[in-house]
Amino acid sequence: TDMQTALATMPKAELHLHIEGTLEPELAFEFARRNGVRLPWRTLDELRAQYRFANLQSFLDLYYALMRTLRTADDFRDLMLAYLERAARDGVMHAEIFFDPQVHVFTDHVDYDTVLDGLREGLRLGAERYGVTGALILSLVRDMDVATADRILDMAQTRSDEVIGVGLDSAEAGHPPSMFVDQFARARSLGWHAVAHAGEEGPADYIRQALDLLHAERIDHGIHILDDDELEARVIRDRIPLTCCPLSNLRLQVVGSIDDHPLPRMVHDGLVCTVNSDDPAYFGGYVAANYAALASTGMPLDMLAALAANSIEASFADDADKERMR
Ligand code: ES4
Ligand code: ZN
Repeated sequence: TDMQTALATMPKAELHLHIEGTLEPELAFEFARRNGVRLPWRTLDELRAQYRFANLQSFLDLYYALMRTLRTADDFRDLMLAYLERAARDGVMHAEIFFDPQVHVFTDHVDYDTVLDGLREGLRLGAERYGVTGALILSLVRDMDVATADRILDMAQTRSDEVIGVGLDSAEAGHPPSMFVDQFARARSLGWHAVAHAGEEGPADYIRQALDLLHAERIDHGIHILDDDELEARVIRDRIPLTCCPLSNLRLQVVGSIDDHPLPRMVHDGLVCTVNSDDPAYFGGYVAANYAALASTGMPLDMLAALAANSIEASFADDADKERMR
């Protein structure tokens, strides 16, 4: 439709995207086959029946199970290339992309250098083929032993200029930002940007901790900001961007229906919001589908265009690169 074309052609940046969350069922089966990894599902249909999630944890269980199929640098390159090709069709000019090396290294026994080599090769080829620029944010997995976060930073340190930032993801409740103060200080000392998932399933206080203790420059999700008026006023005043993911929130039952999503309220209040796909292979759509979901609730096209403009502004790209994107 005309609306879909309009939404897919708005220039935008994607700021909240887990590369492992772009692993489509077909590609997971292909990687499992070529790497000899056994999966508990015998057919694509059997696997596709697993994509109904009750909450964040039930999604994470499947996400980590399919991640086991990623073994070689070629796998990580092919995954990145598939995402960048798809993102280009949604009008993405630039993507700042999370990866979860603690899982690859300590759960799946893949070398950090293998992961980074593959993702970087994918970014290089994707920029060349599809014109989408990309950068990597190393996300710490908050429900793994904190010692593994330190060990990953040891590995990342010698190639620190190949990553632009540190993030914090996975099961939020019971794993507050306060547990990662030292790791974020260390990451920031490498010259990295800092962002953190907060206020997705967890409370508004985790958003405050991410800002005060981790010095996060953006908050991923952050929708529970609306539970704390004083904190909200501060985030509005300081223009801290929030990377919202409406279809993710819907599929993980953080909101009951797309019409109940708080994003219009947040925009109305003056928060700097952006629209992102989070884990598009799991949540039913890439970034333009997230814009389309908001359009379906009656959000006007000029507000959707303002959200796309916010995404470019809130990116870590330099001013010349932002100008190229607009
Ligand atoms: C995630 Cl939706 C979401 N929330 C927290 N951590 C994640 N890792 C990948 N997707
Ligand atoms: Zn996320």
